[in-house]
Amino acid sequence: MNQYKATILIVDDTPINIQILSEILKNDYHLKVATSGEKAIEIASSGERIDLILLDIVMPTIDGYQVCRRLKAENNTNKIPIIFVTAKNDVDDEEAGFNLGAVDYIIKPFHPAIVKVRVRNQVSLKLKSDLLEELAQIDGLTQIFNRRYLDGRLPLILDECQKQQQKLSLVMIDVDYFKNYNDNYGHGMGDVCLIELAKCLKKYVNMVKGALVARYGGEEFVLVLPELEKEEVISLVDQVIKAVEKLQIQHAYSKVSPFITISAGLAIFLPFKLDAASNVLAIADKALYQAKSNGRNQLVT
Ligand code: GH3
Ligand code: MG
Ligand code: MG
Ligand code: MG
Repeated sequence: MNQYKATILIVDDTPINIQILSEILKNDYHLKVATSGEKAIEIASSGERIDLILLDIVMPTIDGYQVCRRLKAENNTNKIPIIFVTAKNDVDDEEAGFNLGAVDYIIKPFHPAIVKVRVRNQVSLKLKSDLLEELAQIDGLTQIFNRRYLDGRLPLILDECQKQQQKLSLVMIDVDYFKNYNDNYGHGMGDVCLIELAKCLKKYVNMVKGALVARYGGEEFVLVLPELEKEEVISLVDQVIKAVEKLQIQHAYSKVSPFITISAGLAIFLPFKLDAASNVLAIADKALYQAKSNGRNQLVT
């Protein structure tokens, strides 16, 4: 198994301090360095993965406390653990550091072996919490996003569409006559079928930048497709519906095809209409219901 090597950002305005910490940590971690608070914030916000920040407090322009405050205030940086590494050995300073959200506070001069284990402990906690977060948003059967993830993410996506004045398509998908499938082929085969469907949906979603697919319920999936024009979405979903039937998963008990098929309903979020996520989903669901009553194996918009 290849071991994940964590990345640590060392922030200090004094190069010799960076050098000392680097010597201690360079064999076990990828290291990044910043010699100012501004640079630290820039690196932490850049989107590349940082697993821990070692942060000096006394620095010109913005000090470590301010850096910490700003990183904790932003969604994309507030989960990075911060250890203050400082000569400020007053209890009040230490308390202030912890109150700002730091996970540890190391006072200089320090003992290298102790820094090593305190860093190792925090990195280990960070990796475990990342793993938990990831597991909490993935469906165990199909390995695509689950409903919890979609419910949390969708309002943020819609906010972004609102800001950018972009439309967004939501497609609700449901497997046709799936109860019959389970009843006749067994639940185990039903599970395999859901896994295959998820793979197929993912393949198409991966063709669209920023798109995602989630398992919304038992045999229901949701596609989120940003920016596309309605005609493009219709064409894509028609392809997906055909592709699913072409998987040729035998379903002798379906009334529409000898194979497993899906029905789909489309809803489009328009930025000037200010629809809530639940509204858009309800519209997609209504269209899906229509697709079912129109005979299944089709998209209704
Ligand atoms: P329709 O075409 O109207 O959608 O009919 P349907 O039979 O697919 O609809 P219904 O909602 O009655 O059936 C959904 C079935 O999906 C019932 C349930 O047994 C099955 N199902 C839900 N979750 C799972 C799962 O995780 N694994 C398996 N194998 N089956 C599941
Ligand atoms: Mg300093
Ligand atoms: Mg259903
Ligand atoms: Mg169904």
